[in-house]
Amino acid sequence: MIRLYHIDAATDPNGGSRNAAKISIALRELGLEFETVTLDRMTELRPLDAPFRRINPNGVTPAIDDDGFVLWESSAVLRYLADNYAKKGNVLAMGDSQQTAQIQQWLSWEAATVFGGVLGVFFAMLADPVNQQTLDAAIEEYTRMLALLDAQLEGREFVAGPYSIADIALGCVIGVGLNMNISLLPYRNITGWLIRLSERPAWQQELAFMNDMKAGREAGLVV
Ligand SMILES: N[C@@H](CCC(=O)N[C@@H](CS)C(=O)NCC(=O)O)C(=O)O
Repeated sequence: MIRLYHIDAATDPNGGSRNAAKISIALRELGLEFETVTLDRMTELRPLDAPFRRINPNGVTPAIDDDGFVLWESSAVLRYLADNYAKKGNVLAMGDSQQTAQIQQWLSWEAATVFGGVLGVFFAMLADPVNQQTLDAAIEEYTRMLALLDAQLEGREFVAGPYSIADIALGCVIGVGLNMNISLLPYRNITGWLIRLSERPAWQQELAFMNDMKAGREAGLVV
């Protein structure tokens, strides 16, 4: 059985691992049984001698162990699962080579650009004192990414056409952005897409994501 290393959303002060949330959502979409091992950031991930670092030397989640095959980096794990376990007809089945390349494009964009954009705003907000110029620049950069995604979703239900692992990667990271007081209301395509994602049972079982949506709704940032 696949083992997934995660951070428990219910007890983690930062609301769990959205990168590991991607993997549990994908595993559920694939109908695979899996075992979740939850780790504490402070005591089981960050210490340089933490035993988990033998699994992922970066000390971050997710990582998976598939019958002895260990893999980390959420985009690589998503690709591995879809390539190996999405049987014909499964919702995460990859298409032809061009379709696959487009899915990979959005996956790479999330990892290389959007995750950094979200973290940029997050760290600028945490600074004490806050440097308003740095924060404004980080928000401007992130909102440019939101506008790009919103344009991509115009006339499309999902990012790369049919629902795919690209939606899983981007949905989880845009979700965490809902904790940063940036309204998604101007981005009607993004809000509609997030709602479509949140209606899927695989997402409804993911506390980290559902809590982000709840926080966003309560703050009036998303419908
Ligand atoms: N690029 C990595 C990022 C993984 C990552 O940053 N994971 C966070 C949780 S979302 C983590 O485990 N942080 C550990 C910590 O805060 O000490 C991936 O996509 O897997």
